Amino acid sequence: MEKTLILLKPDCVQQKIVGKVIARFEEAGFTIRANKMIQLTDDVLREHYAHIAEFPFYPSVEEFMKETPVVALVLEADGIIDTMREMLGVTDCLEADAGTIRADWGSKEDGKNKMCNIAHASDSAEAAEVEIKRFFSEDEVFSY
Ligand code: FUP
Repeated sequence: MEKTLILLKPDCVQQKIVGKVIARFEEAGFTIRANKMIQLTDDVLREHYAHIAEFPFYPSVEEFMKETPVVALVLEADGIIDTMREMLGVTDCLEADAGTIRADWGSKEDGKNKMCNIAHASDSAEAAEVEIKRFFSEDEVFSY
């Protein structure tokens, strides 16, 4: 079994589609192991987005990710990291395949289409391990 870390971003919260997105995860058979709402800070964002922190668009991402609290989840299923990234679609909502979460609900607005893309998902098992620890303590991740 594999776990992944999901952040439902401020555009998801603002559109009030948190429930719809989580419904897709449950319909896919994923098990919710942890869930909470978090207000992100500059420090945690700089850590989480270290791989883009030097890009010119980073300050906009930082501002956007603080617009509202985000909904963090740990989900589990066989092969979930790859399945989840397929369900989400590629970073750019204009290029995401039809039927993916980002194609259905992500921003199609010029300048926002790569940033307001509904959800973050871990991109590898190694990243998932680090990211789950970043947002959840051990006793917040349930094995029932
Ligand atoms: P993803 O793994 O699909 O979340 O995408 P990345 O890790 O490559 O990007 C991290 C964040 O930077 C994403 F939330 C979107 C944002 N981003 C931009 O705003 N502009 C870009 O050109 C690329 C990424």
